[in-house]
Amino acid sequence: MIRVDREDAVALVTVDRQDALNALDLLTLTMLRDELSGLAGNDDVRAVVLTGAGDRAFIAGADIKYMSGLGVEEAMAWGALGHEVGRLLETMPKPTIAAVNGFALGGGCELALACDIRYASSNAKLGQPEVNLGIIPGWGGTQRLARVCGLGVAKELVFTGRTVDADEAHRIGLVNAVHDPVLEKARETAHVLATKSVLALRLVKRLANRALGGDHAANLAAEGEAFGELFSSADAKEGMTAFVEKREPRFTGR
Ligand code: DAK
Repeated sequence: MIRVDREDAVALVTVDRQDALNALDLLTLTMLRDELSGLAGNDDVRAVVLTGAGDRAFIAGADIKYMSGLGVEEAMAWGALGHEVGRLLETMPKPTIAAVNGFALGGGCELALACDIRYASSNAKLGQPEVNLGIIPGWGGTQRLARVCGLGVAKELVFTGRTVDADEAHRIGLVNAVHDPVLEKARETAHVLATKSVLALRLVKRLANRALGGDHAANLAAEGEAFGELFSSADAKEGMTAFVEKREPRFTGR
């Protein structure tokens, strides 16, 4: 099942299927999609943290027992549902943070990669072991691992199926930091982000998502346009005025 807990403007989403190390079957993945879709459109929520229940796993992947019975059409639908979840995490207009508290393998690593920021506990293990099952990553791993860690590192990990521990994950840029307890670190960052201007964060996420694709000049032009438009917002006035007046800003999202 999927649990959603609210701490002020921060939503904590927990995948809870501990008897399968939080592996995602059709019901759990569908519930996750539905919850994330609701949070994406909920203006009261300004940051989202994704984690796994218990202390052994974030998400040990797509449920292999479920996948082993799929035909071609069903596998395509399964891939599309995972992509939908990844795109929600990647594109919802607010920051998403993965608190990787143990195994993040296959689809688990892919959903962590779709988040804006990743933190790992020191017992975390991450990787794309699909090749060992005779399949390939199907929820974005062939693309996002290269975007986060570079193509050379990504090819080695995806081709060999080798998993990395938390320290190596940090060294290769797969996670932003290693911290115990990892949820504390993720919540702390989420609460900091929830104090920022939602307008500025929404724009900067949209622009950053373009950084590794499309036309560089067009992306810079989009940045310039967004930068200018923000000057019509109360939040920009408030942020700069607060600095001049040597006080903390109070952003209203307008
Ligand atoms: N699926 C189903 N059950 C899983 C699971 C998984 N991914 N991972 C663990 N479990 C279950 C185990 O079967 C076991 O259940 P019982 O047998 O007791 O009923 C329970 O969780 C505890 O696991 P272990 O007994 O194995 O625990 P250990 O500590 O010994 O080992 C482990 C932990 C994480 C090293 C091991 O469980 C493991 O290797 N798990 C599989 C990890 C893995 O390979 N993950 C990637 C899955 S493939 C696509 C769409 C999506 C995908 C690909 C293509 N298309 C549409 C193209 C995604 C693929 C994947 O995610």
